[in-house]
Amino acid sequence: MKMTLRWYGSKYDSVTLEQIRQIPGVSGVITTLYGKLPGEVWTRDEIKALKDEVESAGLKLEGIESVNIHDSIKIGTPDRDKYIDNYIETLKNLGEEDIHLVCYNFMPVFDWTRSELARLRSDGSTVLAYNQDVIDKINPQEMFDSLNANSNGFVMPGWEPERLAKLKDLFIAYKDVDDEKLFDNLVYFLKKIQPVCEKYNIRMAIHPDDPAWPIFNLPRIVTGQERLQKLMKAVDAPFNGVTLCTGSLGSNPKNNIPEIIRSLKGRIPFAHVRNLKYNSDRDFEEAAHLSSDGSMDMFEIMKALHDIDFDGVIRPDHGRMIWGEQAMPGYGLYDRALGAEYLLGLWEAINKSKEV
Ligand SMILES: [Mn+2]
Repeated sequence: MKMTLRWYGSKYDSVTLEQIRQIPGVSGVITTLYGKLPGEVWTRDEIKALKDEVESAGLKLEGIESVNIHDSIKIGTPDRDKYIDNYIETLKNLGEEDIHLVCYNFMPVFDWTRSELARLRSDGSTVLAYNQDVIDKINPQEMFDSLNANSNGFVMPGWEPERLAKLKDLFIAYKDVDDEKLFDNLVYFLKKIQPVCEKYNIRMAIHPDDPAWPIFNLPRIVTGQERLQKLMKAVDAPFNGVTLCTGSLGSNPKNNIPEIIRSLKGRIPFAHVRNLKYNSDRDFEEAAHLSSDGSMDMFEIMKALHDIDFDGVIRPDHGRMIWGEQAMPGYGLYDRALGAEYLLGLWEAINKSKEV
């Protein structure tokens, strides 16, 4: 298991590589070329510069999160092949720079969705939260404006202002895309990129939808065990894998995360591990990683990963904002560092308990 932290690059992140290097047991980062728009080719020079920067800080670049997918590919418009060719070129350039893990998602219009970026908890920390009643009362533009206004000046991942400036047009473009069509477009994309992934041993790790149900009448296809199995079987090759995100899958309390993990043996190259607290079936907030701070059993989750011989890349996911830190919501240093240590502690205990 390789413990990492997500890092957005020195131009965008308040957390430095030097700080990450001092978190015990964290050996690398998951990063991206944050300024790139979906559909653009990543050149070898750009990738090499990023990798050199990470390595010169004594860390390893363990994978990319994310190489985002252009809307034409998700919608299945006639120009999609041009964007798939660009994606293939990017994968080739990553492979030639010895990078073998790529996280992506196939959510229409929006990446992850929250109704609040800084809900105050009783201990004085703030967290990202989701309330279905709030979402039901606003339109997508209002949600975008509100998240943008509350992001502490940071650009939020997957919420590129350039792309979302045309929100109305995007919704129109997706109007005939239902679950089935979106799934077919994903399979089409995966089959096209399969040769380059296999040539360079690149593991593609799809991120589950967050939250794990449809919002704003947009289709959702990566929401739970059944859908994940369907996808694994549709393109049944190891390159086609999953980012096991406990917070996204766990947004639906009916998802049994340890069971999902066990059903995906060999297909989880990347794990995001965090905890959530459900306040009702329409409201949840992010919690500290510690089991007792939220609603999930983190020991059972780590044990399930251990049981399937998980040897991929893992990272603590969103953290709370604590100790007065100013950072991108969910991506401060302090609480994610606490989370990494806790997950490493669980892992060591599970390891040693199996040895005796
Ligand atoms: Mn995640």
